[in-house]
Amino acid sequence: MRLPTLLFRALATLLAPRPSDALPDAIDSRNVSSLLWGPYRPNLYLGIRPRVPESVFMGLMWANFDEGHKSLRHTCEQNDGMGGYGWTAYDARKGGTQLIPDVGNKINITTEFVKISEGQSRGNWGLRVKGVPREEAGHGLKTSVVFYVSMEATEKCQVCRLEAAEGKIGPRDDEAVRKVVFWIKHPILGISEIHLPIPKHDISAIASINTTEDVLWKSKSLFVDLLKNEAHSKRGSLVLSDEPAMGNAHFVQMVFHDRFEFDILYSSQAATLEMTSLDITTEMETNRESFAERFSSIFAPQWPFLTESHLTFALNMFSNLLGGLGYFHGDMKVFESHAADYEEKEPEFWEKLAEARRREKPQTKGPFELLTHVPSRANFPRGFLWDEGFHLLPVVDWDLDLALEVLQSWLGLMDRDGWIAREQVLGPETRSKVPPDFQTQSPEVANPPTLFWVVSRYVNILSGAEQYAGHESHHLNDRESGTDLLMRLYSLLKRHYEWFRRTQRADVEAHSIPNAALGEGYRWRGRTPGYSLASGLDDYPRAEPPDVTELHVDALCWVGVMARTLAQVAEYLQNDQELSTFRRHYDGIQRNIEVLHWSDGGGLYCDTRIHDGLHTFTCPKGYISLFPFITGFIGPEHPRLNATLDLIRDPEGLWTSSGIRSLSPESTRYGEGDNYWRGPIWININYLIIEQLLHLATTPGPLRHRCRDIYKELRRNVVETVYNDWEKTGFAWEQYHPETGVGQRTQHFTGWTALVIKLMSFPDLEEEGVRHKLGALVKE
Ligand code: 6A9
Repeated sequence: MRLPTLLFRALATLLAPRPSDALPDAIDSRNVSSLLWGPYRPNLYLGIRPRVPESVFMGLMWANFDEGHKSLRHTCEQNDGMGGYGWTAYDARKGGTQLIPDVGNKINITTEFVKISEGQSRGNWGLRVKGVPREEAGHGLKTSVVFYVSMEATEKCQVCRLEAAEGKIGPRDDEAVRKVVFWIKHPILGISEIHLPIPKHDISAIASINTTEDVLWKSKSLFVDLLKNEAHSKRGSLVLSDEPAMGNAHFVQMVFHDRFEFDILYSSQAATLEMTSLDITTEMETNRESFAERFSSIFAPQWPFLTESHLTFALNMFSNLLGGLGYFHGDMKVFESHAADYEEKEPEFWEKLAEARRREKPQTKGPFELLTHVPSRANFPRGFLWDEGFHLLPVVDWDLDLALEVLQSWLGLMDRDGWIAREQVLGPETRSKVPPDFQTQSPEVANPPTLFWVVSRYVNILSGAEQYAGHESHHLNDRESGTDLLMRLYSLLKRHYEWFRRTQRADVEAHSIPNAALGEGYRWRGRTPGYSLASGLDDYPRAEPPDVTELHVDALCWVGVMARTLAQVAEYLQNDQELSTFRRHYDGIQRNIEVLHWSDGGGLYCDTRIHDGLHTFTCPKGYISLFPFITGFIGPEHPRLNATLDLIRDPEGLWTSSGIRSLSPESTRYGEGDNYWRGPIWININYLIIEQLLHLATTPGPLRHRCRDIYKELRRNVVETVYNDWEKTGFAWEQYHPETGVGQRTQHFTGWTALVIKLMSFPDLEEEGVRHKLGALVKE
């Protein structure tokens, strides 16, 4: 070690805040070290940070050296022209592999991330980055790669570039000629070092800058500015500077010829051993095997999806769902003035509201933190409330504690009234991807409570009603903690339930309808003409213009899902009084689905209005009419099951060879306008339909065989649609075209589209079908 470095190290230790002897308890409740670090910046091709606010973040950028910064990759972008990129294996607690075929820059990038956790903050990790020129690159491809480290709160966190040693540093002479070292000190993370050995023969440069915290996240433009800055740049490469530097953003640039590989090694001082390159190699090997094995034991694809390629597809879909796990921290914009309901009756209400909103300055709330999977790393790299319930369906199977951790993170965002913002646009980096009109959330706007599904599964697992085969679970091993957690969840869920019932209740005179249960009628708040973003089915046709007298069938069904779940929890916790309340609510909801929402004339469930003694229906054939079915209100003996199956199985209507479409072509609104939920096929709703069909196909009842036949066909159609397009394009898509089955709109939509892996793991029921047909033959 050279003298200035030693001096510097001493100086840095002196300047740094005093280390706290014991770690704060907070880290314990952050659910264990195995979730402390990760590629938790899913908006980037590769971005690492700990699940700790006001600490450090890191990222990777690269460019074709001759093309310059125009070709610099950083945030996932749909127009970067990437081939199907993403994680091919990934476990949130262990790490995984990501492939990024960068067609434009003629290079295939691989990132391998490995975690070794030892409890508390003693986690080590390593990142291996590989670049292999694509065939069309020929020889002599020059790729510029940048790794940066930034620190968020200078008063809490210190990061300094300790050294850039020259000379032999590896055990073998040719291993590396330089090594960049960062030293980190943070009250929660403790003291740690990041080592970046730079391979021999390659040009490297380092720059450290001091910038204000509000622009710190703009790493790409900070770097590009550096390149433009004469003092630092020499022909597009940074000038080497070996002086130790104390900035809050540090950039290491390497320029490689042809293929390359380098490691980034993070070692916590508290860990038993230092992280080494060998660790990356061996851990990757074991993880790769155990991942595939465990996947097959939980989600083994069933007939007819038994090919090697279907398995690769399934591993891919699942890894990309898990690899979309992100940690977000920052402030949120909220409109405080609640939209007054009575105003909604005025014809000019929406113009007035829009104008008021233009004038009104949103409030800034928070900061808040959130651990969540994202629907799409490129287009929607943030949390969406109802999406997360779908994401967690497979996550529960795999890693119950992770699902519970994410659930708690979401419930932690609930305000005192019980509201959770539908879309979590936290902090300026997240905001940079959201058009201004969509950034601000409103405290009267709900979203389907799909997170209740996690709790329902949790109770089933706790009570032994459901077998659990996933990752070892702390909450199951320690029953007491498992029940404690359930009690905490229960009180939060009740608060949300009451908020939902209070704010979304329709002020309707339901007593004018014979047999209706009083009070059980709901309407999504925050509707605008043509849209009901709160429902999740944004532009699905509803009554126009929006009116205070309308009743939304899906809103009622969702309240039913909540009541059912809460009853289940109350029963488990032996709270008889509350159990009977939830049961009473549930019975009323069940009754009103029939009494208020069934249209005899149409033969389907519909949104309705009760006004001036009239009971009218809005009945386009589509997803909304299927809500009583998909939320579990239509049992095997239900008198309207057959009509519902007719609605599903009609090729003139919702049935297509690629899945169930959102709206029937018989509707005048089919394919109209933005055409988001007016025809296209969505995988989340198809999943729910198929899951119900499976349930009915395996439960005794008069229509069991019909359910089985539709189930078999639909499961195959949906899986093949997503699979075929993945084969062709390399991507999962946000939705699929109702006539061609082609994936469309958002590319790399790795959120609920990943539900195909559950569909593949469902039984085909083929054998049973054959037996049934044979039986029928024998009878004849
Ligand atoms: C606004 C609009 C150029 C829309 O997957 C997230 C959500 C779903 O929850 C919802 O059901 N998606 C679905 O209807 C994407 C929402 C994107 C909102 C961002 C930007 C203009 O973009």
